[in-house]
This record gives sequence, structure tokens and C-alpha cells, in this order.
Amino acid sequence: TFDEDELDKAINDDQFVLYYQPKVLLKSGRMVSVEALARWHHPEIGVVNPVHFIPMMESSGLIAPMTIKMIDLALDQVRLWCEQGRNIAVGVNLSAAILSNTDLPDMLIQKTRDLNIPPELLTLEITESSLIQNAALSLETLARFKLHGFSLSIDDFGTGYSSMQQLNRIPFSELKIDRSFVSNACHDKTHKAIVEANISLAHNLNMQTVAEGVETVEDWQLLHELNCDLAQGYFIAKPMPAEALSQWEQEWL
Ligand code: G
Ligand code: G
Ligand code: NA
Ligand code: MN
Repeated sequence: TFDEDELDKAINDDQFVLYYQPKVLLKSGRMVSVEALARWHHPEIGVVNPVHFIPMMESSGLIAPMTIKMIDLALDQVRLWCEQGRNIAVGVNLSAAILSNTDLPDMLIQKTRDLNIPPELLTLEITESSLIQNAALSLETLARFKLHGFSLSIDDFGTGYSSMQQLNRIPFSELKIDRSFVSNACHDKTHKAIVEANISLAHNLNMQTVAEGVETVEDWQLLHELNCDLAQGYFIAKPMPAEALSQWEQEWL
């Protein structure tokens, strides 16, 4: 494990980078968005996954400066894609702790204006469980994000027990079905029913659905039959540096 000083120094030394995992349309296979996932390029250890540093950042408060750095990297990448004539939306993960920062929406609108990026190309991914931790403040921050035109995505859906009423109050444009349901749907009737119910719920609330953890061609076919909109997972691509995406796209399509 790493201590706070080490992580603080690594943030300031720009040792954290983003990997990108494609989200593709089940109808056409086309990549329309990506999820940005933090990786630590540790000078001695090599590539370190978020499970080893995000929890410590959340408990120490470092998650705020970290998130701002990651959003800056993600927006630079979106800008680059825009210059290449591609509108690819990027999803950034927001921890519960950061949702009490009511200045964040204004800060992000300033950043997207400076870079001349349409705000809908920034998707804020918030887990269902983090919504419940801080309902009142989260609601205010999320409403501001939406007002500014950013896209909101509810992540790991099905694991957090949010009420239908809460879902309806927050203007999410995307619902990500947790991979624990997706990976079992092919072999288990209950999980399949849950996936189906999530898709129908989302569509009735005008949200797009993303299946997470799509690992096999059978998963893909079932989700296609169930009318899911987008798929993400190892069957399509692992998270990778931005430079690797165009090579992947050529092989995939
Ligand atoms: O990439 P990987 O599967 O190892 O990610 C593990 C977890 O870390 C995921 O649940 C993801 O939501 C979280 N995570 C990855 N990058 C970030 C980030 O930039 N900020 C926050 N808050 N969480 C992240
Ligand atoms: O919590 P969140 O859903 O943001 O986490 C995304 C994490 O899931 C990333 O760390 C990513 O590496 C991992 N992941 C992405 N696709 C798959 C998959 O198909 N199978 C599994 N087991 N993990 C995946
Ligand atoms: Na996520
Ligand atoms: Mn998720």
C-alpha cells in the first residue's frame, strides 16, 4: 500500500495517466464513447491499477486534485479527437466524496469553454452506491452538471439499491448495468431477467444502456437480442492508452 505523501507527490509529478476502454454500439460495433480509467506509471513498480490508490485518495482528500487532473487529461484527449473530426464522448469516474464539491460544475464548464468542447462529450460516471451516500449535496451538484449540458451516467447499476424515485429525479442519460449481472445473464435466468428489466427501465426513462463486462460472443449476442444500446468489456477491448485505440479500431471493425 502507498501513503498519502507518496500519492500527493505522484499527482504533482504527473505520474497518473488515463487508459481508455471503448463503449461500442451493439447495432453496428462502432465506438461512440470511451471510459477513462486511471493508471499510475510508478517509477519502480510499473503500471499500478486504481484499486491500489483510489481508496487512500478518497479517505485523504487527494481524490479532489486527482479528479481534476484526470478530467484535464480526458478533455485534452477529447479536444484531440475533435481536431481529427471525431466526436467521441469520454466518461470520467467521480467518487462520492467529490460530489459535495458544488464548485465542480462551474469549473468544468470553464474548462470545456476554454477548449471549445461541447459539454455533452464529457460524461460523468457516478456509481449507484455513491449517490446514496450523500443524497442532498449530490443532487445539487448533479443538477448543475446537467444544466450545463454534461452527460450523466449511473455506474454499476443494480448493486446500490437506489430507489426508482431517486433515479427519476436525477437526469441521467446513461445507465451502466453492472458486470455481475451481465456476465451471468447467458447461464442464469434470474440474471437475464435483471438485465432485461434494467434495459426496459432505462429506456422508459429515456436513458441509453451500457452493458459492462461483456466478455464473450454469447454475451454480445444476448445483449443485442435484449435491445441493449452499448457494450463495454474484454470481448471488445481492454482499457488501453489513447495511442493504441486507432490500431484496435482497425482490427475490430
Ligand atoms: O481500471 P480498473 O478496472 O482497475 O478500475 C477499478 C476501479 O477504479 C473502477 O471501479 C473505477 O471506477 C475506479 N477508477 C478508475 N479510474 C478512476 C478515477 O479516475 N477516479 C475515480 N474516482 N475512480 C476511478
Ligand atoms: O467500477 P467500474 O465499472 O468503473 O470499473 C471498470 C473496471 O472494470 C476497470 O478496472 C476495467 O479494467 C474492468 N473491466 C472492464 N471490462 C471488463 C471485463 O470484461 N471483465 C472484467 N472482469 N473486468 C472488466
Ligand atoms: Na465507471
Ligand atoms: Mn462500472
